Amino acid sequence: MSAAGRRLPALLGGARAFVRDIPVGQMYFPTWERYEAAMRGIFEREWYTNHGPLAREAEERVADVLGVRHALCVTNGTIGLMMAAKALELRGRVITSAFTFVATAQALTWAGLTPVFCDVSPVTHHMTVETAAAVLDESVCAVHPTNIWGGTCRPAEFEAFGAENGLAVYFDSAQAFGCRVGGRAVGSFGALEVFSFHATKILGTAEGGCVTTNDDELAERLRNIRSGYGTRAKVAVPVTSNGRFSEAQAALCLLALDDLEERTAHNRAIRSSYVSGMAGIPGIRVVDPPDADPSNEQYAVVQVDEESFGLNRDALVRALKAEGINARRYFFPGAHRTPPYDESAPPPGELPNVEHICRTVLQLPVGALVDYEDARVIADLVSDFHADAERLREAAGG
Ligand code: T4K
Repeated sequence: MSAAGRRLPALLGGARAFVRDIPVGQMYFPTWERYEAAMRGIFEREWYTNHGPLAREAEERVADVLGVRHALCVTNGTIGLMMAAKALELRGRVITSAFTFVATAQALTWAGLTPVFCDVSPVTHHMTVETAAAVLDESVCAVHPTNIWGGTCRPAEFEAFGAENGLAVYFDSAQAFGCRVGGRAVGSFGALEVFSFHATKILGTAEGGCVTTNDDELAERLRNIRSGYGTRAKVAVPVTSNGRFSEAQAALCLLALDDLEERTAHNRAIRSSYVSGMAGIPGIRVVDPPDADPSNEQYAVVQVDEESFGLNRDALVRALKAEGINARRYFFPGAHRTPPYDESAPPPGELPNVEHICRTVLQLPVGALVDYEDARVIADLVSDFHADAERLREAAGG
């Protein structure tokens, strides 16, 4: 304890607040009994993959939950994005957000397309039709917004923007499974949407993902691209791959779907604990998931104003890590500054909001390994860090 009765931050030599490192992602593990029962079924059927019964059931349930005609489960979100770019038969340049996980851009490059990075709103952290319009020219064939933080980019506005400008529109919704906007589930917008079912996501299948569409012909093309064999090849495709979803992934998917509401509510409670616990801390803003009702509560995002808080974001992350809280800097340094895009990154003044957000945002733990009380402890720690900012600044070098 310090003189004022506060805990001594671990970075200054105090005891860690959490013995075990707490990650930011969901880390959903069903009970062993439920998992074992699902695996027994796979063993009894002696059927591991190639669109087995659990994969078919998972696809039906996902389509049902999202209110969309087709849900194609795939090996992971990245392969879903790669397949999507090929299935849409795009050529040229594609506008996307610079503030995204680099897989969004990598999938475009893999498909022979060139990402054109645009800025985002300083409030919602999402690209907008205005920031997209600012980089639109005749070489652009598509717009590919991301839905992040459990919020959305207002996808209906992008549908209209695409129609006005003759552009294909499809979404990276890797972080948005279970979000709704304007009464519609994310998953039914644009030509198609792509989700990630990575272990860190709200619907986690270890690795996994899904492509959703209401377009029957596009769905058929995607099925043929997903696997070069075992499909009916009703439509010609430019290239095939192996993006199959195994029965083990599908088993986890079905269990995770059963628990989705409960897990979302759990995260919502955690975020409310952060909101109330950090309400009075100068320079700390818990970001509301924008334009989603409801949000899937995928992340608890905090933005730091260094001047008011006393520490910059990186120093805060270091102080939290010393306590066993594995806060993350998604997305740092931004897709446009990640190889290979860093070589042709626009000068800092061109994407001012992305540059600022990349320097000031962090994610705090949500998910199965934390609860409401843990979030309160974390909020109290952040408050203590503010009070000890001067000493921490020296120790953290920020
Ligand atoms: N588009 C967007 C907008 C995305 O956010 C993503 C993925 C994609 C596309 C591509 O989808 P996928 O191909 O991944 O399906 C993580 C995730 O790997 C990635 O899925 C996610 N976005 C990205 C934002 O974050 P890392 O490199 O930060 O993950 P990693 O391994 O450091 O894990 C995060 C934390 O969780 C660490 O504290 C360790 C802990 N952890 C992780 C795993 C896998 C565990 O405790 N247990 C585990 O099993 O990328």
